[in-house]
Amino acid sequence: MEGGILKYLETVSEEESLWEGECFVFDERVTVRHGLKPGHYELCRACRNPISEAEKESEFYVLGLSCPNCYGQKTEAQKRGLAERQRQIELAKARNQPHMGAVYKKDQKLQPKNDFPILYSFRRCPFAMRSRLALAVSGQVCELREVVLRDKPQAMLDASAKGTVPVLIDVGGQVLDESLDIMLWALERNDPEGWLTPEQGTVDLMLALIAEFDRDFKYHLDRYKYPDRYPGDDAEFHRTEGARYLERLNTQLSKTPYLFGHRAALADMAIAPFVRQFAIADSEWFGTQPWPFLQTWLETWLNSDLYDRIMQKYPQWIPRSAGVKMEWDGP
Ligand SMILES: N[C@@H](CCC(=O)N[C@@H](CS)C(=O)NCC(=O)O)C(=O)O
Repeated sequence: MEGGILKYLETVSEEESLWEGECFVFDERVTVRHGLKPGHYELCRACRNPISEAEKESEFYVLGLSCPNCYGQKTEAQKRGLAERQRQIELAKARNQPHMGAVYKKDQKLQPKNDFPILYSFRRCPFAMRSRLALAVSGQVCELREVVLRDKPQAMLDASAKGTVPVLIDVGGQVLDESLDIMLWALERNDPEGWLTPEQGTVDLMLALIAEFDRDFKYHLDRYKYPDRYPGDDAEFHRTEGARYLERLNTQLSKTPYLFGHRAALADMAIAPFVRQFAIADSEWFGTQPWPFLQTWLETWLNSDLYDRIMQKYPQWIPRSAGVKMEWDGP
């Protein structure tokens, strides 16, 4: 429909309108009626059930996080995702922008702005790699737009001014520009291999390890791998410092083949792309280190079908063209 349903509701009078009932919108209004007046329902953003004014008085109602219907049912990772989503909503509100634009009529899904989530990605970027791993394992179809970092598309910068990949724009227009958020977003939708339910430990322990690697290991990795970018820094010193983190991973992996048990989980997939970078900086040296468990863990991942699926090569995305529809079903 030209201009969209919301335009229709805004401009066409109730008498002339062919629209019946309220229009379900994916923003804090929940439903809108003619003239875009707020509708009668409010929705819990955590469980998507309508909530009454009385329920909003309950101690179990926390805006964006829980209501009496769903209190206590969310995992830590889900709570983190919801809190982030709430933050995005508040930010959008503060900036006077709509948070999400997808429009639905009750029982009838209408064509949203993008058919699939859009992922701005760069093949070799470890942050983009980990996002693609989660999107692939969750089977989340998306439109991949391969970015060349020295020639970032304006559409990506318009979505996220910080100019880093990956950036994901979901079908409702919500922007996620942190790789870990994209992983959680995908896995909270579908997590068939249980990456958010590790065999051992918890999501919080995994997130703590990931944070340590993102912050401290990455610091040394950059200074070891790209000495030209850090003149005055001693690359060998940073290799030694980085190696301490890898020794610890090796110890952890001597007990179980993956970091949190006998099967891969979020932490393995969020950290492995950075270990790969460290290894390929000097693969001969890496191969001589006394880290057999870590080396096997890395090799297993590099030889996996999932790795192949996310490392396919695509040409640079040309603005306004269609990106590559990713169904992640292999080479
Ligand atoms: N914290 C961000 C970091 C992403 C990041 O730094 N990506 C690099 C590429 S690996 C980037 O886009 N750098 C910007 C540039 O090189 O211009 C995330 O997790 O997504």
